[in-house]
Amino acid sequence: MNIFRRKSVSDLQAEALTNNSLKRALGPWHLVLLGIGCTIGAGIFIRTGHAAANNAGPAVVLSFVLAGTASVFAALCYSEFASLVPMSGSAYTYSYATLGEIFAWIIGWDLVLEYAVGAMTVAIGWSEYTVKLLDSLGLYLPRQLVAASGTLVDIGQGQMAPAWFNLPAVLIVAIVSTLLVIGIRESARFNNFIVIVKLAVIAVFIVGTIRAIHPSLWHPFIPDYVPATATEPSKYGWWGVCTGAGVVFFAYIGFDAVSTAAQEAKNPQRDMPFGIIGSLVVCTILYIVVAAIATGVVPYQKLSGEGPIVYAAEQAGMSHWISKLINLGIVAGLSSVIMVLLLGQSRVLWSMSRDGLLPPFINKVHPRFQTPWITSILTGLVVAIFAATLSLSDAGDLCNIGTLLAFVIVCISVWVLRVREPDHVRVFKAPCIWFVAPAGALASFGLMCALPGKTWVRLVVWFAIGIVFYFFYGAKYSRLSQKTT
Ligand code: ALA
Repeated sequence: MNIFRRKSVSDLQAEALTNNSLKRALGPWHLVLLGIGCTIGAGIFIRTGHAAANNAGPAVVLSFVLAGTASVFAALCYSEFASLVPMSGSAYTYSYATLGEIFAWIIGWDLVLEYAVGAMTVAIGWSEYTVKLLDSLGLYLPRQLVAASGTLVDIGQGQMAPAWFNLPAVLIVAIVSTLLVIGIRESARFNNFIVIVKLAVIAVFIVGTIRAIHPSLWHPFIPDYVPATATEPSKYGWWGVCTGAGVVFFAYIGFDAVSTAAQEAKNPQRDMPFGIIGSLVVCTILYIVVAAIATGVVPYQKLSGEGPIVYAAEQAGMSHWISKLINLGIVAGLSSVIMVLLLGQSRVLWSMSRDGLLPPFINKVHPRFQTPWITSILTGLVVAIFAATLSLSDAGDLCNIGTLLAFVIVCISVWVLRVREPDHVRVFKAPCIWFVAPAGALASFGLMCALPGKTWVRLVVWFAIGIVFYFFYGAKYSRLSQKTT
């Protein structure tokens, strides 16, 4: 059994460009908007405040710069790959072409942490914000229907009862999955609309709060390091800036999901790099501005509560209806993040099943809608079940570590392929690859190291399950193994 067998780049290119049953409907700007749709979400609206309060203080801005730098290196490597091998398997397919089948499987398995666990986390966040918005409008959903199963909730008059399941989280996953089945063009339209709403909300936040900035709140910019105590981890100082980068990295997850739409792009070789890099640049600029403003209008220690951006807006003197509008924008914004993450997950599973690493019944394309409908429905079902029943407080970190690992492998793979097969025509070439690729891999690995030990343990357990699965199924039924035996 050769677990390091590889697919050739030429075969992959031929497969991508000739044997494609998905609908090619996305132009360059659709791809940029898809990237922004997936990237701007819970990371900036929720995690920024937590990272400022608990890790970095006003220097959360530097945390964004650090995490953004790692992401830019990775984005350049993803762009080179996506234009060379424009396949919807993304990092999974790239490693199939360079490091071999076992690595491809590991990355495919790992991407579940990025896409499916990411979608679950954001669906739970979406539910929180939706309930908050409805409450503020006087519409109260029964508390047993808005939290993870078994969580004790206040059902009024001081009585507590266990929650049944998280209904809003199920509803949003169901709506978005239905859209993904109906069509890529419809999904892209929905995404475009939502992106406009969330960019407008960020613009309202910036314009409405900028005059309320007190530069004194940025001093000290990097608060003095506070060592760990028996009950609390260490915080602030340069160490806090680095751990803060690990936390806010979640905000950058998503630009890479653009690469999973490669087989639905009209001209993937030219437009993929534009979509990936374009969306990352827009998001990085907005993040740095929003983080600077949030820490400039309220003392950073106060940003640890729920909805820190809405809180900052209110403290800056914005009226209640504007903060409701921001809340609405967040609800809308999170729904497109869920959509693109689910899109990414279903495309990766579809690619893995086409390669024989997952059962063949899931790689069907809908005859009318031209979408991978079975993987879309399966992904939606699993994500909905977990989002309904779990309270995933640590899931964001799991999503981070999974994505960072994919970045490490993509950066290494692109470099390996440059050295090993330099003659392929590369429509987009990452500049100074000898620097960008190792710097991207090291920076991503560095951010992985800043994540808690328990997240590493979970990653290892997840891989152990995946490896067993591979040897029982994928290794035997892989299409490449059928060809080579
Ligand atoms: N980057 C996405 C978010 O912040 C996952 O919600």
